[in-house]
Amino acid sequence: MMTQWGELPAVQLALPNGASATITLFGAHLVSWKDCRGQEQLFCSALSHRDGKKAIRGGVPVIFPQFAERGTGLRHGFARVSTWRLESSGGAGDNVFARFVLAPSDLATPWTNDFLLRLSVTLRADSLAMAMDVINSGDSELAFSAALHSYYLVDALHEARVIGVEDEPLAITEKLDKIYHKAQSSLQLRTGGRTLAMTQSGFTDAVVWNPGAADTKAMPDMEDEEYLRFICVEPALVDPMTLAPARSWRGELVLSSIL
Ligand code: TA6
Repeated sequence: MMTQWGELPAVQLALPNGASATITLFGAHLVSWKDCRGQEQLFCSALSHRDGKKAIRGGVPVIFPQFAERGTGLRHGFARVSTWRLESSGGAGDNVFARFVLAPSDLATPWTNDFLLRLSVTLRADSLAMAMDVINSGDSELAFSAALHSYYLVDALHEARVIGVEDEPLAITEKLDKIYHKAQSSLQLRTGGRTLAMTQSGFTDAVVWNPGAADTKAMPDMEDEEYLRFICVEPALVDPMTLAPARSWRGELVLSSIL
């Protein structure tokens, strides 16, 4: 069903067991995922733009075709600041989905390549899956990077642990911005006695980010203390990959909260 998130039109998925997800057309941005206990799993800043003028600070920004400042284009790409189209939605029982598309004709500024970008969000009784498809619909090679820049809510930064990126559970005590190349596909986030399982495929890397106190103070769209309430664990394809004409790539992320 269509709803509104701030000033932005959004799609809401909901299941009889209480699980729900909200995705704005701006950025095809998952801004909320509540599990079957009604527990919100994603962080979103109280100061986030909700009007489409700037990227949303929190949830799951879709990063394409550039990661961070690794290129000459927009920081983290144009996908997160473009308005996507709802292609289809449906499902039944404990399995509902919404699928969004972005093509060159949707962009404010033209890009060099023809492409089709699709984001599918599937809500199930005990999980949420995001699939990102990049299709080279042009007649020349398409080089891109991609990520699902997920902001997870934690009870308290210092007690949370990211499991699977290093030999030991990773504790974040100050600013951290680290790329784990060739990351393993199953990662976990432990916080406040609960565990979130994050399973990625297609993406080769995982990025773990928290801005720490000083960088947060300098961010206009985050409150000073908010860095204590999230960790970004991002399935990513940091080094650009190249697709031949008519070829496609898929990156997936499946989240399930372990009770
Ligand atoms: O993925 C980590 C990162 O690239 C960091 O360097 C950090 O700045 C973050 O993304 C957020 O970027 P943004 O453009 O949303 O401020």
